[in-house]
Amino acid sequence: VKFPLEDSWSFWFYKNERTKSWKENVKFITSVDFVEDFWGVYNHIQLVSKISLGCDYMFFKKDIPPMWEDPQNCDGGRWILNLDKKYHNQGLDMYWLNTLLALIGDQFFEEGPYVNGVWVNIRPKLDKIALWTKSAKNAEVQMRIGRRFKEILNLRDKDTVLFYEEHQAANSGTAQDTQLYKI
Ligand code: M7G
Repeated sequence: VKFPLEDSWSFWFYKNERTKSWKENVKFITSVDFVEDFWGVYNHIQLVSKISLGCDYMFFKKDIPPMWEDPQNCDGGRWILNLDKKYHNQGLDMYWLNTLLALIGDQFFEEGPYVNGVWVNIRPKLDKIALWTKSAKNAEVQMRIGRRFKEILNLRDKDTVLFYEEHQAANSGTAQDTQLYKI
């Protein structure tokens, strides 16, 4: 008997190929419906700390593609954790795995339906984990999610600040006011 997940989830990969559009570089890997299948995929693909610079992993609810344009994302935003490169080989993989486990383990409780998925960017100067949520304007919900995300990652200290950015503000080209909240 396999253990079904509360929600089904999809793994995606982004590879920066200059000759292709952003959308063409977003690749679906597979979906998982059971705990065992989650581990099968997780153990099969490379650790986040081992993928190339410029690449991303995404882990999203099965019916939500990891794109602003999707109706489930377009009014939302993301809680961003910027990680200095000193965490690349110590911390990053654990933060990523803990986030995935919180998602499949329904650890956002009442706010779970507002959580769409998570991204990790591997970049030359920093790594970035971003939790994508619905309803950016709903401050109460977003603050509860941000607080919970910090608990899940064990980031209780005041030194680590998470910022919330609205997708619409981020891609409208107006650089100001993209940060709605911080915690
Ligand atoms: P990012 O990967 O979110 O990195 O976006 P950043 O947080 O450093 O900005 C980098 C670039 O990728 C954007 O400026 C867009 O050109 C493109 N891009 C990223 N996302 C998440 C999307 C998306 O959802 N849709 C589209 N069309 N382009 C995107």
